[in-house]
Amino acid sequence: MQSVTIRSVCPYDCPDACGLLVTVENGRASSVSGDPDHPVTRGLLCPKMRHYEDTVHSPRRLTTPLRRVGTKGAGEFMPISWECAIQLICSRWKSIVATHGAEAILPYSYAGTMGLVQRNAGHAFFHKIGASRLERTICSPAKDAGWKALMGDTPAMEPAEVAKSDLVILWSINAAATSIHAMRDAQSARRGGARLWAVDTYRTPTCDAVDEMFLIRPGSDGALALGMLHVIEKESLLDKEFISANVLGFDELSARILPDCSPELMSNVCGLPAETIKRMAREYARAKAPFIRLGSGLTRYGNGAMTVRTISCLPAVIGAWTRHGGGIFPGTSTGGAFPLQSLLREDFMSGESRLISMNQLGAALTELDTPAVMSLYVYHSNPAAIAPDQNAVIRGLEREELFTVVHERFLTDTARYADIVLPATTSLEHPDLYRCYGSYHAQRCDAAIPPVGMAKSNWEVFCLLAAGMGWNEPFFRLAANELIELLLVEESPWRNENVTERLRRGEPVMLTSPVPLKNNWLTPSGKIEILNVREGEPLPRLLPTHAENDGYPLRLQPAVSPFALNSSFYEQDDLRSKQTCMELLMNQCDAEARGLHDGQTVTARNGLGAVRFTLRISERVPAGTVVTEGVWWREFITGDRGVNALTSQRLTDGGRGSTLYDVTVEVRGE
Ligand SMILES: Nc1nc2c(c(=O)[nH]1)N[C@H]1C(S)=C(S)[C@@H](COP(=O)(O)OP(=O)(O)OC[C@H]3O[C@@H](n4cnc5c(=O)[nH]c(N)nc54)[C@H](O)[C@@H]3O)O[C@H]1N2
Ligand SMILES: Nc1nc2c(c(=O)[nH]1)N[C@H]1C(S)=C(S)[C@@H](COP(=O)(O)OP(=O)(O)OC[C@H]3O[C@@H](n4cnc5c(=O)[nH]c(N)nc54)[C@H](O)[C@@H]3O)O[C@H]1N2
Ligand code: SF4
Ligand SMILES: [Mo]
Repeated sequence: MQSVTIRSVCPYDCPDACGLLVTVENGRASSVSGDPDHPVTRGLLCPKMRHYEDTVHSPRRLTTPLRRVGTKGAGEFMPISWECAIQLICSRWKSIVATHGAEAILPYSYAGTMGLVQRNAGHAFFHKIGASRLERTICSPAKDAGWKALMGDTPAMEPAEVAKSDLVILWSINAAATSIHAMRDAQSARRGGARLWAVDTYRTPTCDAVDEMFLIRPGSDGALALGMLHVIEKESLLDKEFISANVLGFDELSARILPDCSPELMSNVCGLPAETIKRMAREYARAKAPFIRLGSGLTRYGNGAMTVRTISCLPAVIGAWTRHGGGIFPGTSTGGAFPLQSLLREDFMSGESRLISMNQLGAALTELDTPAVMSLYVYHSNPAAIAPDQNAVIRGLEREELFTVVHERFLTDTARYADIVLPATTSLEHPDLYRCYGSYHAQRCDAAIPPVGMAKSNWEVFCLLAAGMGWNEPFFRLAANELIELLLVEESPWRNENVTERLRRGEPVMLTSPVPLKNNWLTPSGKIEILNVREGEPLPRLLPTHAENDGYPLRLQPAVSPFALNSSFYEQDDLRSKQTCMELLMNQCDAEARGLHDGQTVTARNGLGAVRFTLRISERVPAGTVVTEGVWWREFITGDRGVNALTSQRLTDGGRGSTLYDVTVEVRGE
């Protein structure tokens, strides 16, 4: 048997973009391990990827194009050829463009693959046809908006500095599940003497591994940070020298927090005792080099951007930035290393078409009429499961006149509603270029195995569609490897020739920021702008969440599972069985107050929908909050709706992000 080991990269939406070593035997991936030479991975893969070969060669893989024969959603299809599929799509699109205009076509994609070429493969095609554009803001744009309001274009610090910190705060990040290498680094700092804290809404696996956890009410981190700022100011724990040289507007903030944000008042909002807020402030301010690793959970609320902005004031007022290991790390942004214009081809647009928020897909499919959306093309995303307000999304997908095409690896909830399903390659079957967003690394890789069945990559499909539309544009005849080369030949201050050559060879490389990562504030004033008059709210302040006035008594938190990634990985039976079933975690007192018992079926409902869960009584969740983990496929749940039937299409205060965690419900037995 011929066996070779090939370097590849994990394609999933995870900060680490791990280096993989794939063993290939007779054209099949037989095992996958972490690349010991990758500077972030260092040989360690998360549980999801340890058997990636079971995803790649899953019996559930789609292997041929399919055409719907049953009702929408029934999942009944017949196989057809690629020629037939492309012909059906292109002739339908030509007629939609002629009758309704090209904006009646809506692409929907997100982060099934993070590879720069395959992820962005559809932009040039949809720009040329003139389709509606999708605003891709489902994840955490409120984090960027909140950071920008305070820090401008200042880049993130080097996360490896955590090793020098003496107090590491994992703030709203379930690192044990979502950022295992950051968790490893935090634990190694702890072994070196640092204290480790977690600030969360329930006891996650991350909380099990820290010295102290602080559980607060969902959406109330702004209050905790304002309370801490109040104590730091009142008890003169400030770094006045740092503030006067580097910070704009601290006096204005003081004038606000001294009367309005005492720990006693903020305690009423976040639920921590005032004494605890005081102690956190003192220990934080007295630490030598406190390091905050800021996750994304707290950004998915109506006040998410303001929350990020408020927390990010903490290292500024105590001057943590000046010390090695001190600061706050929100995630890196290395877009400048590979400018994407040559891929996105905005020059193909003949005018600006309308922009539709991916968080409001339900409304776009059911309410828009100028023109109505007549065709939806979904690739590397599963909106029927992951998008907010599932009932509205499904009402839209059920519209008989909507022509839906889904390009997928599996028959997902979304694919079940398609008129045409196209089989997609996995990352082992196509080349791509990846950059981490939890560190400053990048790597490219080739295909490790041939396509499974008749699967094609995102880029190959758009080339076929361009030909089917009768376009002669040479761009759509390039191979994916040539697109990667277009990105690499473009000069960038982030990488020199040597780095680019190493990328070509498939090595993991470290990108170098063209500006210093610390103590170089890229704001209009050149200072950290606590006061920012360009913002609607010039100063950080307490903002309410959306759902607190919806009138339901329990906060619902749709959290992540360590054994899935959004709705991905449910095809692996072993991983799925580790999650048992779609559970709702509830505190004993809330269960008793409702006469509910462990293991029974319950229904959570609010004004948007009703969802059945198996009740798990758990001391991991505080009273008043209920939690469900994972985004389950419909075929594996008892009811006919997933958790997103309870989440809303409302947007965040900044960045137009999703508010997937800003939810209240009531729960009843059956
Ligand atoms: N295993 C696994 N890994 C993943 C994913 C997955 O689904 N599973 N998803 C991937 C994706 S797309 C992303 S964006 C990242 C996200 O990774 P993270 O940044 O870790 O974000 P979340 O897991 O959404 O939320 C982080 C933590 O915030 C908590 N939280 C929720 N609301 C609040 C709040 O108001 N205040 C505070 N303090 N905490 C709160 C949650 O309980 C959770 O423990 O993970 C990626 N990695
Ligand atoms: N309730 C709840 N909802 C959530 C979240 C949550 O934590 N809770 N998380 C939110 C967040 S942070 C995010 S980022 C979004 C993520 O939402 P999505 O980006 O839609 O993520 P996935 O659910 O992983 O679905 C990705 C799909 O892409 C497919 N795929 C993978 N590679 C390829 C490829 O190369 N080509 C094609 N054509 N398909 C491919 C996979 O099979 C999979 O079905 O979900 C959001 N929704
Ligand atoms: S930790 Fe993240 S990047 Fe690494 S293998 Fe797991 S999902 Fe992929
Ligand atoms: Mo995300």
